[in-house]
Amino acid sequence: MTAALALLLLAPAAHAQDLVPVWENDDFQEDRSYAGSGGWSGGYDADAWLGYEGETGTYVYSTTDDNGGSFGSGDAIDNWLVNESIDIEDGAITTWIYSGDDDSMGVVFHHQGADDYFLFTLTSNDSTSGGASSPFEEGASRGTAVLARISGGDAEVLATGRFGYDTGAIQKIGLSFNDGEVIGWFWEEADGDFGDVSETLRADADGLGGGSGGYYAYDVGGNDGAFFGNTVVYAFDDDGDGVIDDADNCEFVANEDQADGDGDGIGSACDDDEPGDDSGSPGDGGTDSGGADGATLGGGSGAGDAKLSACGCDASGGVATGGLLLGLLGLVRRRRA
Ligand SMILES: [Ca+2]
Ligand SMILES: [Ca+2]
Ligand SMILES: [Ca+2]
Ligand SMILES: [Ca+2]
Repeated sequence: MTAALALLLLAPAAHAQDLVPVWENDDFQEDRSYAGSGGWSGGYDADAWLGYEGETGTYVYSTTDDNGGSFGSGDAIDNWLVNESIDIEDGAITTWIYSGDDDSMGVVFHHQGADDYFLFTLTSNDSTSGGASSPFEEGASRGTAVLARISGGDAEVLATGRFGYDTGAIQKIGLSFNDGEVIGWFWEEADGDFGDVSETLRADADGLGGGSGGYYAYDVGGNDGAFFGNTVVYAFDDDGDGVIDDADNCEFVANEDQADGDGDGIGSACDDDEPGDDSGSPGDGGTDSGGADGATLGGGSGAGDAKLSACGCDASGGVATGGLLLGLLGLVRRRRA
């Protein structure tokens, strides 16, 4: 598969979508405490999230091996670490994971605060000591995945699956939301892409209005740590016109120019009430075959491809920061204070 093809969401989905990388972090410094610095905040203060420089890249790891409490209480069950620079609704977050333990490793999305977020967790396929534990009853066994929505501090399990991570291996997980569908993603290979995912867990769910994203660890870390590495946040561009869904004034009609003749926030290309509307606007290619769209985002540029194919399994762990990514940073809305 070409890297350009990898920009498309090839896994089973209602329709083809573009996923555009909009934020990345793979630079964690040794022994730095991340909750409360660098835009990161944590939900459980009793143990730190520390940076770590390993042979295959830099990581952040949860020092806790605690469990218990209720969501939103500040107890061990709230052991997430999220970054305030992330604020996206129709998008995805992916990260590498590694643990020598067998309890829950997870990822958080649409994080609006301690009481409201989506959570995708996995226990290990392998047994270390004791049972594999999870913040959810449904997840408390080896090799179990749980997709949940925390709303008002109450957890609703949306879906469960019989798959988990392998203890002692660098693997990859993700969580996405787009137009009422939430998906947990798991890759056996750390450089896996959306087109070659190993397992998914899907559910229809009301969104939480977007929000932040990050890591989650529960009762994991007692055996050689709970590490999270290179994190990439993506935005969906459902119509492939180069304007991400969250910013597109016609989410499902390609209108690169974003023209809005009457200024009502609905693009001319999809605004039936616009004066002078003739069911089309200059540049509305709609179903044209793509290609030469000029300076559109995600147009298969080298920078974007590098992001999606980045493994970081080399010694440097580095990923080139292309102009594409930097340009997109401006499209990510700042999370409200
Ligand atoms: Ca969408
Ligand atoms: Ca678009
Ligand atoms: Ca559009
Ligand atoms: Ca309009």
